[in-house]
Amino acid sequence: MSGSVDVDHRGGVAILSLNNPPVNGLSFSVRTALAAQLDAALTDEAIQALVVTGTGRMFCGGADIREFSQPTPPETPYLPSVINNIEASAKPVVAAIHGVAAGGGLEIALACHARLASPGTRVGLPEVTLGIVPGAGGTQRMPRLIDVEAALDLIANGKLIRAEKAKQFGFIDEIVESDLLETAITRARTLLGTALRRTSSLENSIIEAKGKPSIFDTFRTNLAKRARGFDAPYACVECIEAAVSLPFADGLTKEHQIFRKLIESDQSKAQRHAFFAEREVSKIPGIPKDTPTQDITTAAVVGFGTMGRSITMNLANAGIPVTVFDVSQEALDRGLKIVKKSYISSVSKGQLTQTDMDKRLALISLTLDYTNTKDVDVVIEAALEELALKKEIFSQLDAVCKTDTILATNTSTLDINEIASVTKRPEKVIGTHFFNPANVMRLMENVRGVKTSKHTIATIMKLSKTIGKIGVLVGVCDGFVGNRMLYAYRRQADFLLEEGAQPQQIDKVLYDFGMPMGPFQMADLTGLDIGWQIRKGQAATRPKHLRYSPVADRLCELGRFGQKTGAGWYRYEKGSRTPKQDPVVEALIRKVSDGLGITRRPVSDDEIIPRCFYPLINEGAKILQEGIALRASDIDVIWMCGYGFPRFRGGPMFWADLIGIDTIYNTMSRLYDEHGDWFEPAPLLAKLAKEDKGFGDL
Ligand code: 3H9
Repeated sequence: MSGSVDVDHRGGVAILSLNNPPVNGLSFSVRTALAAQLDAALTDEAIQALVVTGTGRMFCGGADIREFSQPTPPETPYLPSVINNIEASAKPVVAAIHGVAAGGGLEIALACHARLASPGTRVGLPEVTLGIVPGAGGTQRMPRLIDVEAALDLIANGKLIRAEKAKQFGFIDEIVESDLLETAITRARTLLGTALRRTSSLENSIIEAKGKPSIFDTFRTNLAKRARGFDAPYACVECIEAAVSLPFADGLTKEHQIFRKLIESDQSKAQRHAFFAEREVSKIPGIPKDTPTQDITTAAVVGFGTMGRSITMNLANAGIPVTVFDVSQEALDRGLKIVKKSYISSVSKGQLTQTDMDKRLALISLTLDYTNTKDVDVVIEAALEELALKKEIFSQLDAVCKTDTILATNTSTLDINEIASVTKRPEKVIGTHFFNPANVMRLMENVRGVKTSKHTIATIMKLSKTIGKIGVLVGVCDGFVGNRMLYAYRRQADFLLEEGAQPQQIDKVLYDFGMPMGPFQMADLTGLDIGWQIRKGQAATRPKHLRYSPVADRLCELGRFGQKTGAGWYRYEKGSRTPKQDPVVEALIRKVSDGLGITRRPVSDDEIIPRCFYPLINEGAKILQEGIALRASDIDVIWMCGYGFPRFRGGPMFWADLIGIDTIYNTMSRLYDEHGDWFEPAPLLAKLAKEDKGFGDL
């Protein structure tokens, strides 16, 4: 980033405008200009007061995050010092905020003597999401301006909130409906000759919190579940605790020390990688940003099962009317009942208003007749995972839908090209693979077939954004990117059972690594029967030279399909979702080991992570080589947003680079010597290891 600060003078008031599109990030040059223009205004006798604002669409998105990763990031002019100078100014300084004030941007504003914002402006300190703490006084000033508990919540969660809400909290002074800049100039003038309100010397909320020392422990306890594995939220609490217990200057020093330590941490590097990776996915070679797209004003969903329901809700939540097709009235009624129940639950939790719920429900219409989907802009098919069935549905849709309707399928494994082949519009056929639960998982794996047009891709990538998802474009292969890598991981977990581990041991190690749950608990949640059906279908074509674990098949043969049957890899008490260890499963696993002639051995916890994740990364390397994924960081986004791979590890490919590709390659080679087949290192992995490079260098 480059950037500058524009200066304008209006009747004794200097207006300093941060100018560094697209977000007015506080790069080295912006900080240099701000420090210089501030000095100039403070020493210029003709200037009585200052207004700080931003050019373009926002006030400021904070520090330049890319600078943090430079080998020697330029420190001076040091942002906290510039900000301290603003606060110490004898001349009134007013912040005129519009669009967004985030991170260092808001920290500048917090040091001003008054803060005015346009309606709808979003403000906050999101540094925690980058694995750091606000490092320019935010953790020390915010708790002086608002209630300490509110400051904890705001800083440790890192959410941006609307300025209207910030005014209620007390860190925005006024919402300006009229001309923001003029109002700020007037406010600056009214402050002339008054005692300026310097945030660092405010004490009320600090004194109040000193009387309630337990608030920090309570907050930490609450964080344990929400922020499992993350360091930065706890560091935020430590900084705010320092704000309460230490004089302001000492608190700033503490904040700086913690900020410096975290910025060097692997967690912050991973979270910064995640930030940019999520923005990179929309950059598709050959499909520039200005590629024309089709307006999606109406949609249809085929199939009102679990995925169909969540997809319908995603569309309705974004204000898109949805026609839902299913084969029986009963299926439609049951689906709608569950959708209603879900909305009612959101209303009862205060997450949705009754009016919004009614509006969303009114957007959903049900039909048993395909012809009622004829005028929609997109159909998303979410029927059973059977190729013949999907082909049948697509040929029917192709026959009834207007010529420019996009036909999308939620398949997680099937060949999009085969499905497209039954239509006369293969260029309008695409995969839109949603993840369960689709109201939580942000990923949409958008699968391009060989004939899918750029226009269709651009439209579906845009639709992903519209419905609040992160769309990642991938190519066709068995399982696409996410599930193909999942198989590699899942397979090893089963082999480890045969070799001596138990489900609960593997689940615990992978949970402690940061996964939302281990593979066996996950299988019990999603149901074992679907995978069993798929495996049975593949039995005839399965290569005989590759190791295959029959453990899951044996479980299914006992009718153990997971939580829904009260037993799977674990057993469940009636009405409970808590997995209980089951001796039946342990005996079954032993029997399988014996049958395969495997001498069981103790499997150490340390062996589980490499054994499960390195083959997954190896598969990712093959996927990259084959061009199925556009870049390693796209794979990271898929795993973080679709499978809950811990964000503080940055996704599997980034994590692999942190470990070192040579370590992964050497381990895979050793395991290949020991076990053969599935461990054969991908040529790309071998190449990177030899060249001492990582996926990030590609
Ligand atoms: C900080 O402030 C530390 C201080 O406490 C202490 C310092 C001592 N830097 O998101 P968008 C890029 S840490 C560099 O699509 P939107 C982004 O990659 C910072 N680049 O826009 C994208 O690039 P591209 C704390 C940045 O309108 C382009 O700008 N602040 C930065 O949807 C547009 O981004 C944050 O964590 C940055 N700070 O949303 C806020 N921000 O076009 C981070 C954006 O090449 N930023 N870019 O893909 C955001 O949350 C959103 O960008 C924002 C605008 C809400 C501001």
